[in-house]
Amino acid sequence: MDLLEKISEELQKGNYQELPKLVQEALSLKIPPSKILSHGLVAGMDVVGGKFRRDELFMPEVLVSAKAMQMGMDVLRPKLVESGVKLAGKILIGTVKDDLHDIGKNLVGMLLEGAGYQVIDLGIDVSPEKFVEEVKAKKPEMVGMSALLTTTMPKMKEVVESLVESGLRSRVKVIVGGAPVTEKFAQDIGADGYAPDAASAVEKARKLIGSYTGKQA
Ligand code: B12
Repeated sequence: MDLLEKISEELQKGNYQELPKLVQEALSLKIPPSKILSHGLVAGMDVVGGKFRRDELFMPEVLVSAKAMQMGMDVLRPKLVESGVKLAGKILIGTVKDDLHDIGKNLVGMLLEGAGYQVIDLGIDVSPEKFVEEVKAKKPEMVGMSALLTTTMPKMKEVVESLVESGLRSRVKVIVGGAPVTEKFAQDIGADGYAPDAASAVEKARKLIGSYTGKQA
């Protein structure tokens, strides 16, 4: 098995002790960082995401793989930056105002990062003003909002409206999710997409803003 396949396999097993070492080994063999990302880490996380969606893997296993991914990324990130690789796109995520649930949002963030996106996590209880401010400042390609309470879902609409009012709506795609959120709700509030789980969120992001290509910036 070649080294990149091994990286993918070990990531799927959640072997976070070995992953940084394997990534380091690949770098010392002069394998391009972009290839380590796409053929090793992203490839492995894609398998994990698919299995999670089909209920072949459960959340604790996904979280361990995501931890392995992040530890591998810690080694790879500086080299990716140095080599001027353009990541798949920048995505802002956050849980809407008055909502403190973040387990699902974090999982979505991890899988998006695993798919090669730069994820900026605004945390929980994020006001519409904060979303707008950060879209202005960070210029992401997409915003992802999470809500777990029926009482906080309407905040998503407020964020979309605030983006429209500030003239930023056409510059970003908006996706929404969280247990009570539905496709219909997403359409009703004027979002671009909805995904029922973290793996589908990656698919949706790929449809809306494209995927990692390994191209230079
Ligand atoms: C854990 C939990 C808590 C924890 C949260 C800890 C944390 N750090 O997140 C604590 C104890 C703090 C909590 C508090 C409360 N909770 Co609570 N909580 C839950 C619980 C049990 C699990 C939620 C969870 O983490 N699920 C696991 C994750 C992986 O799933 P997920 O969040 O749905 O995320 C997935 C998808 O939805 C999607 N997704 C999520 N976000 C996004 C974003 C995007 C962009 C996309 C594309 C996809 C996406 O992908 C994720 C991964 O696959 C649920 C019950 C349930 N089964 O859902 C109740 C639940 C959500 N809570 C509930 C309630 C009522 C409360 C409280 C009001 C309780 C109280 N009286 O104090 C408070 C509110 C606090 C607040 N202001 O937010 C209710 C909500 C009812 C409703 N429909 O409004 C639920 C449904 C329980 C119930 N049956 O009554 N809660």
